Amino acid sequence: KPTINNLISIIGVPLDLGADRRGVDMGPSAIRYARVREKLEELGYEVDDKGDIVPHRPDSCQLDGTKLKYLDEIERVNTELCRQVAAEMGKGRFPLVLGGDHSIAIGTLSGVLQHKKKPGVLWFDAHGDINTAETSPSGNIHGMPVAVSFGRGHDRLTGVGGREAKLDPQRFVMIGVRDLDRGEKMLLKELGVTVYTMHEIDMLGMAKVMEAAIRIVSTDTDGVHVSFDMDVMDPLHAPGVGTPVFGGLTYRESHLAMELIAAADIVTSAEFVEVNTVLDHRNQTAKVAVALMGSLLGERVL
Ligand code: B3U
Ligand code: MN
Ligand code: MN
Repeated sequence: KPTINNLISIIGVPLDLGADRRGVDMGPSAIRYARVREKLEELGYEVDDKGDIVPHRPDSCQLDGTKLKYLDEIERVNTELCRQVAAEMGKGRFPLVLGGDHSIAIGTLSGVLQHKKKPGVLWFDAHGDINTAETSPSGNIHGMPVAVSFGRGHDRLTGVGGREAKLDPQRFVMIGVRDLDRGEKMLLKELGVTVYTMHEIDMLGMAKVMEAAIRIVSTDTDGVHVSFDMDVMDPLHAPGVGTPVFGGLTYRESHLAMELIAAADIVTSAEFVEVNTVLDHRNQTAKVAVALMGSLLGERVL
């Protein structure tokens, strides 16, 4: 059973090309400004902030003629992120990746897969992020990382980190989903991914949903990655996201989920993504993200 050691490496990825909208590029700065390092140090961690993997600006990128926007640059950034995540895990450290748009999960997960043969994943998101070029309504790659990590989608993306190292849909759980495209619904069913939508959270409560989710990702796995898209939360609590969807998780449900994961002592890597500072109010969403990281990494009231 993997226990979090006390070494955390922060990796910032100020990428917004996958969302094709400015604002999430400032996410890592906003999260650092909300004192992520201090929070983790208070909890007793030794923190190494590796700085940012800096993408090129959108106006200096080619729209490369494919339907997938900014494919070249997103592939390049994710290849570097994969390398850094793998390097930090190789040193026995816990990678904490700060986004940036959710396309960075392509790099994070392929980095994790260099070390873990069968990781479980807890994916918190209003969206499924399981589009391919064929099903995507937007061409935005932040709507595709789940498909890519199962080996589906453009081969320039599925090639990041190697074509063999891919996730098993049986060990993947989505939580808080409330906005899926047609093709996403089909692929989720075809692959047999467990999806706890807002309906299940309303019916069962977050505690029961997390109990079931944790059982799935900690059975026959060698680690657990938490991918937290801030838009899983209700826009009332996390207004600073690119694509807000009403009816999301409350502040308290989100913290409870993080606390239950911490109590299960299963998490081996994490990322927090889609903080959009342009749309935020007084850095509220970045502050909430840091508070959630605290709960995920063991903070308790008493
Ligand atoms: N499913 C839509 C919208 C979307 C996905 N992820 C976000 N928005 N943040 C798409 O474009 O793939
Ligand atoms: Mn997402
Ligand atoms: Mn989302």
